Amino acid sequence: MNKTVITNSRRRFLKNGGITTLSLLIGTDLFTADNLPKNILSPSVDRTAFSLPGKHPEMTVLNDRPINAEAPPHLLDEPLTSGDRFFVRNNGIPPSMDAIDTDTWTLTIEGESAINSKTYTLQELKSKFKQYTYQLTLECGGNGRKEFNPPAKGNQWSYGAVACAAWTGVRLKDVLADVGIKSDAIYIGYHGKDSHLSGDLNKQPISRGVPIKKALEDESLIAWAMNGEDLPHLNGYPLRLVFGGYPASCSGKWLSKIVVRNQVHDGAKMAAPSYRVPCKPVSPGTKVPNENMCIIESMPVKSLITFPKTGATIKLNQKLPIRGHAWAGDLEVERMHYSIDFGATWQPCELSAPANRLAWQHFSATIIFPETGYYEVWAKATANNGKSQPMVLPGWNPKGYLNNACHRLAIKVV
Ligand SMILES: Nc1nc2c(c(=O)[nH]1)N[C@H]1C(S)=C(S)[C@@H](COP(=O)(O)O)O[C@H]1N2
Ligand SMILES: [Mo]
Repeated sequence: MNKTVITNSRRRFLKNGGITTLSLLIGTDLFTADNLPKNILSPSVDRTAFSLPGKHPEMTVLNDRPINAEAPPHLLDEPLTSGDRFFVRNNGIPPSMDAIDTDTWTLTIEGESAINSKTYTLQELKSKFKQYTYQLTLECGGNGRKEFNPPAKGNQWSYGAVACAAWTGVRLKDVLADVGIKSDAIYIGYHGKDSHLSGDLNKQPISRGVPIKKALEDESLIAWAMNGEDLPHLNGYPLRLVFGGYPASCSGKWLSKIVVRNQVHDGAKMAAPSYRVPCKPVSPGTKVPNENMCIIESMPVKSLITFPKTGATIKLNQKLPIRGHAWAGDLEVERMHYSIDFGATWQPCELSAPANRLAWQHFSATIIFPETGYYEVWAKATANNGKSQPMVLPGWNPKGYLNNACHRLAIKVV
């Protein structure tokens, strides 16, 4: 990041700092942020940001080459995430907008386990196959990485490398059926039109995929629209895969080719240790041999409080509404609870049913505090397999994936 950018963002940050948009809440400056546990500070409080084209100015930009940006929790308050608030995780350099021509963009399906090899234009995909719209949650496998100790290399995501949008496209399974897949197919892999950071045209930044079982689910889409509009450039325009509930790294952007494989796909960042966790739990700091690292499939159960912002102050006689979203990888969230006494007791939240399988669910509650003072609001989701979020960090792993610890807000009651 260059200096000008940082200076401008600091100025903008100072201007916005401490101002709450909530009439209910009377301020956010009333306690010393330095003394609060680090993990309950909003990332927008302690990070420098600058604006990305097409993205909300409050997005936290972690890196500009490649571009990586996440939303502070309060920006994710909408039921469905707007394109300008949808996190960006790039491994390489996206194709430039000038280089993308939707009239000539094609998608090729091939591979050793494809019966035929076929190429479709965008128009052919749209006209030949039935179109579907699903709300699907994407979360980067490394969301929450910044908490792990010893720290893991990679983007130090806080909470906001997750989002849920309404995606429109065609079912991957319909397109695969049109091409024909052999009985030995076990995996699909994607290839996109972004380029490697090194500039080496023979290298790809990333080429991952999913087991054939996931590829053939109804909700697995080849999508060209997010919330009824073209995909944002940074989120894969004009075409991408969307596999809700799996690490978002499986959902290839700027999609140009899908390969049907008779082995686990071996594209860039498929090999260990990328997007893998130790097959058996290890103690923090352990060096795990690659052969003992297993590919992440479903993401774990998790939730995020999107209202109010951490640091909010409320009067004793006011009720505090809280709300947010909960998701559970390829399962469903069955129960949602909050605690204002550090997990000693838990109260139920209202929880909505998902709009469709793999959509995040909305929760809300109204909190009455018993006396003035400092509180933390903790939120905990439980999936329909009985598993809840841990209150502390889950198992350490070398690459810092799958942190689904409870989200915590600091609240002062005066
Ligand atoms: N072609 C391509 N696809 C990609 C990536 C990428 O860098 N290039 N990043 C992956 C990773 S690691 C994640 S988390 C998601 C992020 O999707 P988003 O940027 O739309 O949020 O895209 C995945 N698909
Ligand atoms: Mo990711």
